[in-house]
Amino acid sequence: PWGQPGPSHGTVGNGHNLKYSKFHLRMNRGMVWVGRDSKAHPVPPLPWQGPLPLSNLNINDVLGNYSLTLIDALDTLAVMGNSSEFQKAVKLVIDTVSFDKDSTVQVFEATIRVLGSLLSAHIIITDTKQPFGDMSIKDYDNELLHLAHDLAVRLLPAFENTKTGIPYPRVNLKKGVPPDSHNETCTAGAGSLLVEFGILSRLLGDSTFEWVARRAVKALWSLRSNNTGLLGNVVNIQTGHWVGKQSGLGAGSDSFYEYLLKSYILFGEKEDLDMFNSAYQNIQNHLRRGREACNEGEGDPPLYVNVNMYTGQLMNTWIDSLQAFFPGLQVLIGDVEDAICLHAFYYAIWKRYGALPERYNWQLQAPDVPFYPLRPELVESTYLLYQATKNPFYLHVGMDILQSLEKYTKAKCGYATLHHVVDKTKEDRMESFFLSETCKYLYLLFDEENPVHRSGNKFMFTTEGHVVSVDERFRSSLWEDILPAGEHSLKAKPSEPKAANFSSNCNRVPDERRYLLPLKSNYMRQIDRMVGLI
Ligand code: DMJ
Repeated sequence: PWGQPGPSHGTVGNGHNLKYSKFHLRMNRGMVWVGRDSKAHPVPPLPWQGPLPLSNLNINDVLGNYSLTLIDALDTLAVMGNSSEFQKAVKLVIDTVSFDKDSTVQVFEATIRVLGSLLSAHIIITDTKQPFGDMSIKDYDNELLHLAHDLAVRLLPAFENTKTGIPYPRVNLKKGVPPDSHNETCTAGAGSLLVEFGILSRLLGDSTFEWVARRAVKALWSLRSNNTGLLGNVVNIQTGHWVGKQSGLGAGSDSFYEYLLKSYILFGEKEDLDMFNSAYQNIQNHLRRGREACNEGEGDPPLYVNVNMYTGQLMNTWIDSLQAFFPGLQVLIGDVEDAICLHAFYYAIWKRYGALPERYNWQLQAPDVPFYPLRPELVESTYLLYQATKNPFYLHVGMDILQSLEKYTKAKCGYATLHHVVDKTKEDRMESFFLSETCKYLYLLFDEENPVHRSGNKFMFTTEGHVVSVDERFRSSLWEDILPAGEHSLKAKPSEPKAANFSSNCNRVPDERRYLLPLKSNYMRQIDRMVGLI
């Protein structure tokens, strides 16, 4: 029902045709380097803000000048059952949002925050069962899907002229890849596009988007170390050389692993599960330190550290707040016991500061990078652990987090990034993921009867917390007959470990522990001591 944007066509690798408007490239000047988190890259000054304050190290160029927060929050309104606000917000997006902008954005951030939210809202609006109440839009003509398609087409140039198939980190929405673009990108940024691009492809019946995203994942995967099976965190997209050799679960890597599993959950492609299982095993072998079992035995509590991808040797002594998503991922595969321990470690850090510092040095027992931009990862894991165990301890954790957010981050017109978790100074910034993730997961934690919970696992959360339905529609790809056989097959490496079977772990938290602390109190105390709480 919707037209292809046109008129011209480009070609990306292997003769796979991309249908998108040709953007002519012009110089994009005025970049400044701003170090930040996983997706740190040069940042163009925003037209309405002037030069970015270099003293503020956590500014990022995610804003895009396209009503980011409004879009990112759409499905939160639906999950909260607020149909009038949802309908109002959707109409506002339809009437006012345009991607035809001379604006340079990060491919990853635009995908997870904007594309993902548009697709999620579209799925909610067109769901015949309307599980969240009446979220229908009068005379809806797939406008959000059109917008999603338009945005994705504008992101496609990132996948062109790259020798490895790994995309450029940034594109200008009007002009394509800036000519002075860097050839370096991070693993998470380049390799976590498959869920959104795959959904779009399957809704449109156009393989292009899934094809480029899948090719990027496979390209990264093929670059893993022969010795450890690990991936680094920054790679050159032309040479395939690892520029950042750090392998960890936080900045630069996090959602890469998450999307291997979530792509499998959604699309049912076995190759995604095989990659995930293999990656998970390598993570256990090389990143995990501490005692073998979370809740028994001697030794330090389990912790996932940052190591050199080739040798497995420790690279530093910090963990970052992004890594707090990992227990939630472990819940999804049924490794609940191990999830309990890592979550407890992050919760202890939260208790100490009333927030999570961006980086925490476990050796020095102090923040290395002290800001807290209202990130959701700890709440997300808390919510998923509560769903898995129904242990009220996690309600207590949620309450604690909620109270600290109210106490330290509440501002006149919203909630503010903490500039420093110790002195609690604030910044004039509320990231869009606060509404799309942090608030959503907190709300869901306490809303036992939410349609998400009554649906019988019908919904999955994207890495930005957007709800998408896990249904047959996404399990079949209309183009399967067209692609040559073997197009999706994985290159097996001789040292490949056997795919692990985690399904047997699903009921590992025994009933008698349901109303006790999920972690024995001596182990809880041990963790509290390790972060200087006692
Ligand atoms: C979100 O944008 C996503 O969760 C992403 O995967 C990484 N982290 C931020 C929030 O912290």
